[in-house]
Amino acid sequence: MKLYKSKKNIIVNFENKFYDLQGLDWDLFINNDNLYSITRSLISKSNKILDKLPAQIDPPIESQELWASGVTYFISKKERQEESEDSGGAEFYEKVYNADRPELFFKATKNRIVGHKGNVRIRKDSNWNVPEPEFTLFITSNKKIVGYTIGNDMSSRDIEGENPLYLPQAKTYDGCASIGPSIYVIDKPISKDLSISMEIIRNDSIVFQETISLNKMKRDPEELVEYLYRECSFPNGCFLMTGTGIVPPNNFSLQINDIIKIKIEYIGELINIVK
Ligand code: DO4
Ligand code: MG
Repeated sequence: MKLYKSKKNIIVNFENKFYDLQGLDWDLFINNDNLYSITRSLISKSNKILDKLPAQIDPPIESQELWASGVTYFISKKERQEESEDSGGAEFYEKVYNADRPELFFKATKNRIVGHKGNVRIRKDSNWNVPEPEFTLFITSNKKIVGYTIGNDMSSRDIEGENPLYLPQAKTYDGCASIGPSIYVIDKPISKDLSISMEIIRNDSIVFQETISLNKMKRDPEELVEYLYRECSFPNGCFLMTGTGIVPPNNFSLQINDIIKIKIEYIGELINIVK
């Protein structure tokens, strides 16, 4: 199998060490049900262990689609109900939180996604924008979860609050998402107790900081994947953000030059600048 092609940095977190598998053909590498053993054998050949991460890293995505889950934590339901109170949309969030079928939406393809230390954007026609730190799955075309990364689901809260049918505009625009810094590959189920933290820095001061545990998520990753794959095929695999459990207070909105730092235990830290 031909595994090498492009020149982008491919950073893999394997047994809590970072490796640069530069030059890999990403689509051939990632969409593999045996990603753990393939990665182990590639690492043993090249052994490019990194002392520190490169200054900037491309997002770990090529032909894959990035999807997202919504209202998977109580806090997301509560905050969305508040923001959509006037539009009459609040009851839909209550319903979807309790329904069997989860909220799943298409987020972006590669051209709208940035990587570690890349610039995420806030829409010019929105006055209320937040980052959403999300535990993100990589699933192969055969529906197997083989890796994990960190996702930032940038969201325009005033647009989605005005009318839930505006969700695609609140969620999808140029620079609307970040994923990275690496793909975390493991051969056993990930701990449900891992912590997810977000810090927002403005003019050298921390203006927001919070941590939540993955075990506060109402749904299992497998359940989200089962619904996503019911009637969609993903020939090169797919990324799925699993929803946010951290929502900054209602009087908080991102500003240009804010720095967003998202840490997920075991996986790493994803940093982005707002432009
Ligand atoms: O329903 C709106 C979007 C929800 C979302 O992105 C989340 O809960 O993370
Ligand atoms: Mg989200």
